[in-house]
Amino acid sequence: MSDELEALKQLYKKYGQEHVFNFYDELSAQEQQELVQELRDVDVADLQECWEITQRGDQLLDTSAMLPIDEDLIGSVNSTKEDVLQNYEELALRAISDGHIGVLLLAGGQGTRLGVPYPKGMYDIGLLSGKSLYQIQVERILRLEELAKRLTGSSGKITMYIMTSDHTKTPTQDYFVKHNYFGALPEQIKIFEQQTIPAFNNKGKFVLRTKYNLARSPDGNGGLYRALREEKILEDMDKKEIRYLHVYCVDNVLVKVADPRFMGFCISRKAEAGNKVIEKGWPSEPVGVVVRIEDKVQVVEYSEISKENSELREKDGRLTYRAGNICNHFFEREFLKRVCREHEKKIPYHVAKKAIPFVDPETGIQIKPDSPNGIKLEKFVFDVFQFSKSFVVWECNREEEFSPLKNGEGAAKDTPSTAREALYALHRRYLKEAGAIFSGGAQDAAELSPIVSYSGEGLEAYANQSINLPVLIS
Ligand code: UD2
Repeated sequence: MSDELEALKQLYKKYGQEHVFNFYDELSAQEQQELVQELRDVDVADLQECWEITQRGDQLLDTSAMLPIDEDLIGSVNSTKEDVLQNYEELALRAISDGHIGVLLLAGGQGTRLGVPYPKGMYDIGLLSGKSLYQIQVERILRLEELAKRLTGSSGKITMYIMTSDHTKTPTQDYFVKHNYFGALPEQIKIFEQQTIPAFNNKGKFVLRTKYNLARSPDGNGGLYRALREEKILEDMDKKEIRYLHVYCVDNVLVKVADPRFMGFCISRKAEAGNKVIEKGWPSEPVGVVVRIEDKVQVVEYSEISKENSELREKDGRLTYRAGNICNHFFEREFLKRVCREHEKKIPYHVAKKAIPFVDPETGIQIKPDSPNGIKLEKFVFDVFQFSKSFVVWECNREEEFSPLKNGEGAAKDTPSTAREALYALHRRYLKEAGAIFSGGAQDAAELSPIVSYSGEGLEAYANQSINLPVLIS
């Protein structure tokens, strides 16, 4: 046995993980090599410590002391005057022209609920145009660049960073190449990868996926901060002079990528971090809520809020904890640098109980459990809000900004149909507000290409025009 193998075995034994070598002697030379290579790269000591911390459960803030966020942190699209909204927009569009705004798409999730074997961003929700989520998002970026150019006369680019993981990186890369980056410049789209970490069984042992591989999964969307550092994204932002980042999740068909009002609001308030929220609709809605715990702002995730707190209501019937997180965040580059430098290691892991296919370490039999048999550790992207010195919240409207695709067709909500209908309803509204008159079924499809309109602007030509639904305007 080589010295390295012996040392590795001792190391894993020290942390109670020696079962990972159970099948070593029966593996082919290549499989042995694969196993050793994987185990060499795992920071077993660190993971063991993380496991122990999560078992004690004291890594998370104590939510028993939570309170609604202070009103003065909140700006709202509904209560802000039109001229102020316009100022925010202009501020952001000027920053776009100067190349100071970038977006970062979180696309490293496994999309298990939707159940497709490819990245969610490639999903075609059945729009008239057949566009995927990725394409819609890129086209919104292109439209904003155009609007910024019309305002300032100079054409700045919005860099799109896409955080992928082991299983989404290559298909995402291939997809963008195949579709010519949907009209963006290749150098404008930067795809990088977050790390994966081993999953644990309920007793804290690493789960074997095969006799020579660990079961691994991405380390949550809060794996962003480690990835920003390791993949040198912050250096890239420095080089391109990108000062502000809109970070968002992949599955919201209505997402206002780099939303100038949101960005402008955060920039004008000199915020280091900001969060867009909608009013949470019902106690069990799967969105986190922004709250205050002592003097810190924190998102309490839907999986961790107590039933009692989630059901708490004000006198007017509204939920007390209603600042619903829709995974749309604003970050200033210098804040991200500080987070990566000083806090990244301390961002807590959360526990997600999952059904993880595994090889029985005693018998070698492959098992596919139906119910949770293990634990994945995940960091959350919003867990860095507490480190910001200035934090703001921007409240917006669900029907304009939030319709996530989480489940396959046939589920009760958040399906391809509900996403499609939400987009059509919004686009019908934009056309109506522009003065269009519909013929055909009033509820039929209307789809505006983002290249034509980002959020209802530029539709003057449709005033008093009769439009026969369904319609695709591109
Ligand atoms: C997320 C929010 C939740 C709410 C909801 C709205 C978090 C932790 N929770 O919950 O509060 O806003 O969205 O739809 O943000 N991802 C990665 N790497 C990973 C795991 C996830 O990039 O390791 C990405 C994923 O591809 C997606 C986003 O993070 O774009 C959110 O992940 P999710 O859909 O699993 O989160 P969900 O719906 O539980």
